Amino acid sequence: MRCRGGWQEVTALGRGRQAAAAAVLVAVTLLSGCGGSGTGGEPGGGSAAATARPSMKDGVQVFTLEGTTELTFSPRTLLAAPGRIRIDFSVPAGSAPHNAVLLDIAGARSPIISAGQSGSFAFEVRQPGEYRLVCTIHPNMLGTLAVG
Ligand SMILES: [Cu+2]
Repeated sequence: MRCRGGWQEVTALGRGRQAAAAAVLVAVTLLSGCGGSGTGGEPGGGSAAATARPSMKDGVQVFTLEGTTELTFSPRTLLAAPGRIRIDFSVPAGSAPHNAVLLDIAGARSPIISAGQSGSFAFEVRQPGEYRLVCTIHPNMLGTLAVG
């Protein structure tokens, strides 16, 4: 186990849910000892194409996301709990380039990824809600990060 530095603290406030945000903040602080495997296991479903739950790695919720040749995200919806999130984003050979951008979370975005390449980005979300995921190259390429 190894601590990763450089976490970007992103606090999505607004929507007037300060009390909930404060409660989440406490939980995040308790887990931030770096190393504990943290949040209890989600009864992970299978590999449904439309939605996905993360795997936990050192207290970080890790998603594998692909930008497809059909100009979609697969999976389309990422289901997370408040806390640290990493997205491993890849684009298959033969595809147009894509990026993955969470519009409502400052700094939560990949660079443009070319066919056959991949890239990871990490951030933290404390506020439950639905966050829009887009590819800025293909405006109809939409997904959701649902935090709850
Ligand atoms: Cu795209």
